[in-house]
Amino acid sequence: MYTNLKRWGSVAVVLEKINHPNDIKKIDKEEKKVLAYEIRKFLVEKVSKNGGHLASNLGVVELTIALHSLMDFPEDKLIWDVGHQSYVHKILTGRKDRFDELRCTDGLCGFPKISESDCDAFDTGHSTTSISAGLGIVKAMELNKENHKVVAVIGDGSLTGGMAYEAFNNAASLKRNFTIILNDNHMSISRNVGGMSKYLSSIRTARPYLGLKENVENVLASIPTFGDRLVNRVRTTKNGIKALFVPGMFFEDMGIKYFGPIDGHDLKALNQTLLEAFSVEGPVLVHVVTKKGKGYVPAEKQPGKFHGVGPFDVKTGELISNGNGIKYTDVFANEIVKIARNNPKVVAITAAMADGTGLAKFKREFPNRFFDVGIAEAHGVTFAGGLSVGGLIPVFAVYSSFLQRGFDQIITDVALTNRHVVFAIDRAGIVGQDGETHQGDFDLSYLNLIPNLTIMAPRNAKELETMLDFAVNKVDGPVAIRYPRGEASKVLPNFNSEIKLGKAEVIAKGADVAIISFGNMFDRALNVCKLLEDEGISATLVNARFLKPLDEDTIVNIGRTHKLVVTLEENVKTGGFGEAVVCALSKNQVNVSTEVISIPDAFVPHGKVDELNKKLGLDTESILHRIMSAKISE
Ligand SMILES: Cc1ncc(C[n+]2csc(CCOP(=O)(O)OP(=O)(O)O)c2C)c(N)n1
Repeated sequence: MYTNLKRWGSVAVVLEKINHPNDIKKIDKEEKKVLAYEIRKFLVEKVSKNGGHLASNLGVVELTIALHSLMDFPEDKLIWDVGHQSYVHKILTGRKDRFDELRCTDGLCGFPKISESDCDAFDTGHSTTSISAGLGIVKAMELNKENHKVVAVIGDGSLTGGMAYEAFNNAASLKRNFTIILNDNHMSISRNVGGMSKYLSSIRTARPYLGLKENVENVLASIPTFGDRLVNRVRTTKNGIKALFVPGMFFEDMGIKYFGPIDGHDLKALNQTLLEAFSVEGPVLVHVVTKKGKGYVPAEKQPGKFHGVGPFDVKTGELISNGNGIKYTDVFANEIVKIARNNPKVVAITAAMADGTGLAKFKREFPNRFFDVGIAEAHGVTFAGGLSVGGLIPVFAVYSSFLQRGFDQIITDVALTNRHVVFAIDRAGIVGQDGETHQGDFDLSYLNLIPNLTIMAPRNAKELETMLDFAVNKVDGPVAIRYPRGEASKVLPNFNSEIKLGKAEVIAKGADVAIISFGNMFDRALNVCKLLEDEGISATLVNARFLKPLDEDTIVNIGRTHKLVVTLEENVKTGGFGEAVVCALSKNQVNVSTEVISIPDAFVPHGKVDELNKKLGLDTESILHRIMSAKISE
């Protein structure tokens, strides 16, 4: 199933020589080609076990080898945008022996991490930060009178993010070298979108015309008397022929020297161009064209599937299934299509995550009502505000951690004027192997302070459906529904009562302890109740449904009739659901013991979701233990 890899033996002869940063400098030109093959084989085998970002890494093997051959680590600084494509860099900086534990609890991180290695220049995870970070590092070196190379590698997908242009704008006046590598594989996670993507593809396809440019100039120059003047005219007409013939004009006009496009799998071309680029005094962009998934047929054929992939069979490329249950994402995807069939005002927005959010299904059925804005969450929110002003009902499906990018826009461009925009917030709570930057553990805190916003969370698949319908058809104003990654709970699927604004659902009535569960904590709450019963403790169980408006009546009533109120949520403590409950009790002078069980106020590293929940005290046993040892005030 591998392409171009016939020479592979079972022993990685060259890769074995790479054990420390800069070891690559001892390897000659011919060996580097073998090394590229061996790295690809290594990546496919390792990622097939625990999953990870395969296709993007296969695409940057030669680029990373070329950069490492010319840079000195850790003194030189290499910043990987998003950072999902940093595996080859990790291999070349002495971390290959840790790949069996890639993305596992306490194992190697799937993204660059300064705390993991001093060869990682900047922690990344969210897109489009590399140019800003790199520029900051260059400026710091200038002030510190240090002189090392600084390189930012950014993909064409990440170039759809607005921060890149803020950084270009800022970098233009730079007087020292700052090399930006544009790794152009025409793909974001799925096919890239937008004007810049079109522009880049016009550069790629313009190559054959470069010869034509010389011909045109020769013909013009041969015209007696006026020829030279015509050539000059052609050369200086920015919006005319130059635009057709000068690749990278957009960057050049901004003051950023442009090199390329070059074949990102040709080590010789990479070496020559990088050497030239490093000698420029000022900002320079090297446009490198690569193939996502290069060298492994299944990934070349389906780069989107192998962008971030679970464990798979190396021979066939088939995923090794991890559960057959329906995922929350699929529940959302099916339901929003049904809702849109009955309500023509419904339109859907994604920020480059059509597959991840399930909106690909919506796109297939309603291509004109679907918008992929690129990796531009902040723009996506304001765009939704505009669609709403135009009388539509936008549903923005977005991962919790990426919506952080649109915080100001939710406040100012949506909530302030009470726009009816629905935020379908996927990957809320513990997300797992992608680590700190991807956990969805802050959304309740940053959303709860926004006036006018309704905030809900379903306890199972059925409730997600009814909440979506409620958000689209019954609420007039901004609404957020948060749901987690992974399989949807099927517990008590037919037990859902009607959704009423700001009303919690009391599932069971007891006398001693009251457990108020928010969203996906419900199954654990139910299990805890059963275990408490075994201990002779009778528990009330409440499915909160709403953080905003909060069901204060139910909370106060429960507080007055129980000895202990326990809240459960997958969100950090500060500003979360539990604090809102404690606040409501105190505001109403209810003196009852409380236990707020939530994610501690700290960044949550990578690992399996179950293992992380256990570590954080959010699994059934830990919750039970916490309740049993809680101090109850008389
Ligand atoms: C702010 C933000 N939104 C969304 C994502 C999810 N995401 C990760 S990689 C990626 C596509 C990146 O495409 P590109 O920069 O071209 O890199 P490639 O994988 O093609 O090499 C997206 C959308 C993210 N990491 N950060």
